[in-house]
Amino acid sequence: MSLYNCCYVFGLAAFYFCYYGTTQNAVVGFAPTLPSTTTARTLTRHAAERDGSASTVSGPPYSGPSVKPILDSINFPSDMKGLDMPQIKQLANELRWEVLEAVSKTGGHLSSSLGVTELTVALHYVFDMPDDDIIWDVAHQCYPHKILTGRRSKFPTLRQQGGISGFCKRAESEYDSFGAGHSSTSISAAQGMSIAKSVLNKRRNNCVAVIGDGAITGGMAYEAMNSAGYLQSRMIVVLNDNGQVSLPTGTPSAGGTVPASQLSKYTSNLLVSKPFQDFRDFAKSFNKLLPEEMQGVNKRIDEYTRGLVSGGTLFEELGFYYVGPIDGHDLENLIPILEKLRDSPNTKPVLLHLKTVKGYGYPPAEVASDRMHGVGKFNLGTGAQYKGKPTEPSFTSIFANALIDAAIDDRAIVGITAAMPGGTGMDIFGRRFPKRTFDVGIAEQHAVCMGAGMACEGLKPFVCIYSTFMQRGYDQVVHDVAIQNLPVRMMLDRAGFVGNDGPTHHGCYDLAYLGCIPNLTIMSPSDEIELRNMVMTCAGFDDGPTVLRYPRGVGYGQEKLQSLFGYKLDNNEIPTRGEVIPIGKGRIIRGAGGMVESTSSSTRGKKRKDRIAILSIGTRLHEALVAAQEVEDMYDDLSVTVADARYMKPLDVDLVRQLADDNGVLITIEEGSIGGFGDHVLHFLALDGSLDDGNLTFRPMVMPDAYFETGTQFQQYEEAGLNARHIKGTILRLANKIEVPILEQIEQEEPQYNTTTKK
Ligand SMILES: Cc1ncc(C[n+]2csc(CCOP(=O)(O)OP(=O)(O)O)c2C)c(N)n1
Repeated sequence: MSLYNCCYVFGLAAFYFCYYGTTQNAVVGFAPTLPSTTTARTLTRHAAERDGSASTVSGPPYSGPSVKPILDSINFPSDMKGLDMPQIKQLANELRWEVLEAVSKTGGHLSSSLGVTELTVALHYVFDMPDDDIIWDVAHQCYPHKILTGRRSKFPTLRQQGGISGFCKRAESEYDSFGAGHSSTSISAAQGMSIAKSVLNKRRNNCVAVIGDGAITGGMAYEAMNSAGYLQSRMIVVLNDNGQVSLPTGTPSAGGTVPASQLSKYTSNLLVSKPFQDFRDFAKSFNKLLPEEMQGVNKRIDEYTRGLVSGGTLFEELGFYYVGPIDGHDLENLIPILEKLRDSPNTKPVLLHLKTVKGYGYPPAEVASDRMHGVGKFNLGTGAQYKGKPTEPSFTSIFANALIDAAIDDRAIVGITAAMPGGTGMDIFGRRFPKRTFDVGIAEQHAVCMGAGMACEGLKPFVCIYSTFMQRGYDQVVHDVAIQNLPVRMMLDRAGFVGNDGPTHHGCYDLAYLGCIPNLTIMSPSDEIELRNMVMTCAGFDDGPTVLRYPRGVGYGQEKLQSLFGYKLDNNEIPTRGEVIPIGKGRIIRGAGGMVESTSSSTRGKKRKDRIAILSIGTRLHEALVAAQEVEDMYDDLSVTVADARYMKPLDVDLVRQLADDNGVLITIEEGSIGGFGDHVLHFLALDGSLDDGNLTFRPMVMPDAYFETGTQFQQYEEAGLNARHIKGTILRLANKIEVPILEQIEQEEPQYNTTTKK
């Protein structure tokens, strides 16, 4: 038998051994399937046994190590370099409990960090930040990274005003290679850094992107892989595959209750196979012993085997060298693999596929349906989250239930979410209409264009996306929806300030970026009754695309709706079903002295300059009404009219004109950036000639041109100058009752009043 034949026969024999070995293994072995509770528990038990930390996760009450000597010795990753394997494992255990203890006191993103604790330790052990770059996709899993990079002592301030961010942020640390919050950006950023290091002839070029199986469903990740493969950029993409693509997973939808991703199914089918890995290693070393012409043959066998056994070579076809799948909690395996990749002279991009368990090492997170993805403060011993005071229903759930009402009557209504079923209320809708709910993964562009396609065929798609994430779908809104005037209903949850997630997540810009697009009807409710009405209005409007933006938060409740907003509710009950309201029509909520009907019977506002009107869109109506009441309580010569525009487009020009004609001062207010509603009103007033005779003073109240860091929503309104006291200050300044310039007044606790005219 020739050497060639011998090699061929050996190759085939090894292939059969490998193939059958792996097939068996896939059925009975270390299961790389969707993270069922059993799988999660099994992995945890294995890891706990392996790491000697089994006692810390044995059962409730759960607790971590009482002392953390290794973690205490680490301020920066350079302090880790001398650790041996048992110490590294201990560090991972101490780090996990440090995250748990910290987040139990502040709340935040929990389980993603727990799932990458070993990976974080391994990456910082192997690579040298900040010379090397580690880019965390979304960066909601960055807490262990922050703890190892000098920010451990700052964790009590996590996501609080003046505190550290819950995401990576370049301004916060030189160890945060790239800022994030929105998903699927890490591969592009890593490729850019890699190209820069190479063009600038830097000594080292190690750029590592860590991306989850959720984030990799975003189109930009494929664009980046395509480009990195084509340009052969030296970089490592770590695919952190925990089988959870959307938040939370398991939402009934047209796709069933599995992760909303065909790719996730694909990666789940890639086999974790010891014999297979062994064969590849063996084939490689065996290859080196053969004459050069034989090496090619063996290489082909290896590639052929890989293709057949793994069921496809998607990443290899994109130009990546694929390594995996590998247990992402197994430090003994992970560290040498990362070292090999680091030291490889190869310039090909590498995809290292890790299997991990979200919430790993903390049983309450592993078994929770949402894996405790985002939590409030919780009891570390039991995992139970502390409940706040009972509140009115959230705007999200009010929206979802209103949509159910509309969908009961109209079979054409369907719901679309881009990996946020829980956040957008599509989980509620999906439970009622599983076949009419579509989760497309983190793919906002696709969600909007898919909605456009549905509308072409006569469906009534409600595309439910957070305001901030709709930024991803901008061209689709213009090109696919608005230009074709398709009746796609775009529901923007979390419009306005969002609190602790900070600047990457505020929904500040939608009024500005959508207001300039022809054909859109844009509306925003001021309370829960209006939200229900607007859902019904969108459902019934087929003449073009609609946008409905509503805030994070809860409704006001019947008492306030009656006493402040002036509703006359039957039996003091909030209507549970919405009604269609006229398109492009606003409403006056209060006139002088609180009377809606007319200002003429009031003794207030005799002089034009003492008549003030506030035109609000969305959430600030409540604050405007409070401010109006307080001003009238203080000064009996002033009248304050408050109107709710409801629509930004079409603008209720009759209402604007009426307010401009009747009053000396017109203030607009919105929870949005410069360039939004106020600018549209001003534009109209200017073109309409209302400003020409100098009898109208106009002031837009909007978010200042700045980024608002983490804090509570209330703190953010305060910082932006959009609470009742700021509106009151603006009114009094314009009515010459106080002298502080408006921008300075935002800084002041209490404005100084002119007591001469005070009641
Ligand atoms: C563009 C965009 N859309 C939606 C989100 C909301 N979001 C944050 S994390 C997440 C899931 C990420 O899943 P994965 O990458 O697998 O990480 P895991 O949480 O499972 O560790 C989603 C949908 C986002 N951050 N960015």
